[in-house]
Amino acid sequence: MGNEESTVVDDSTRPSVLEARNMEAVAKYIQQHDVKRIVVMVGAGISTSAGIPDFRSPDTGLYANLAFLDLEEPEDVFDISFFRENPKPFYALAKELYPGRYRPTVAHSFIKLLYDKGLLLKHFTQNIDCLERQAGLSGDKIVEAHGSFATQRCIECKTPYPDEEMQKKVHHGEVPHCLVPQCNGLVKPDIVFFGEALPESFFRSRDLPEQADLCIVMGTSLSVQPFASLPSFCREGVPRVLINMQRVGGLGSRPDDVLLLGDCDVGVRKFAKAMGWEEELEALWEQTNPDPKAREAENAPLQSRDERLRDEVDRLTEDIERTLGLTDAYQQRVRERLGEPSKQGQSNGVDSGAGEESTGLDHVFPHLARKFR
Ligand code: CNA
Repeated sequence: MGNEESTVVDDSTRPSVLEARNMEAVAKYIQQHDVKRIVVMVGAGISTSAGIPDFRSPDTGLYANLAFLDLEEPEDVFDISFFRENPKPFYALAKELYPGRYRPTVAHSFIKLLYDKGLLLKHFTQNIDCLERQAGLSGDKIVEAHGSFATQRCIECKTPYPDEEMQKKVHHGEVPHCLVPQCNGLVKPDIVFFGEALPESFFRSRDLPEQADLCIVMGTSLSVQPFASLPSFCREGVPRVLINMQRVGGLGSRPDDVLLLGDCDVGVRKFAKAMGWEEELEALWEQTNPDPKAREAENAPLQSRDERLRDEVDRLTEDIERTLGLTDAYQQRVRERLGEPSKQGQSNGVDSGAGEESTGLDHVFPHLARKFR
């Protein structure tokens, strides 16, 4: 499946609530059923277009590309026992993944749009990259089921560690230690490592999918429990939309499941189009651009560069033509003074016997003036 495409899988099972198993029917359902309690469940696939690899995609996934950390098992980088012994590989990776380096994707902005429209009950993310926060989604709407880089603390005494210090340490590739005197324990972002419990907020919100009137699952292999079970908590008859490269987690098995197989950004744009939200979505995504001017320049680099080149060539051509015109006039005058016949049309091969004569435009064309001396 290419990145450009997103295919709506509309299998032959008759839906029970939707008119059909496609996006247009989902849009109609949202509008006609006063849908206001949408739960969204996402994974690494919504951030890949921002430049953050997922874990498990072959070749491009993080696990396939951790050779630089020289680990026996790539998963060790998120293993708490390994971290206690050697936190350096994690901090080498943290430098790459740390928030601030990446721009939220259209998919992140789509979730923000649901929130702005008052339709979002809860956003469940397995991602640790904080891009939904960066897209403007309020922290109380997000359940970061596997934690995130948003906060950090000492793994021994659990004392929180200041954000600014953390940023500096990560930036310099240093391992932070607890600031509490006599502790000096290792500091770790509040990311859930293998061997650690999920955050309280996950367990507090775990029953919310039961209250949902629509479920959207995006960019996840749904292979990590207990997160992977969340879509199954939605009631029968509640439509579930899967936007993912491939079919996962048994989605598609219920009559009101709609599958958009392909890229998340393409899928949410399709969703927004069905809702008539296209422009709002693009405008919202544009707000995530840290430097709109730079982006403007980036967006039209070829055109503006071409135009600049064309302008420069035109200007030089004009200069040369003007110079040649002056040169011809100059030659003419010199020849007249020397009593030679005019050679109109001859251009640059001027006899430098013009001597000390000045064109009177030396200040404008000093190079020509020099040449004629
Ligand atoms: P995963 O197991 O790597 O699966 C990702 C899924 O997304 C796969 O089904 C891919 O086919 C699919 N996918 C990848 N790119 C796209 C795309 N552009 N459009 C649509 N689908 C796409 O990742 P999960 O999130 O399911 O696994 C849970 C792990 C991944 C959690 O523990 C996370 O902490 C962890 N993770 C997070 C990040 C992040 O924060 N951005 C990055 C890498 C891994």
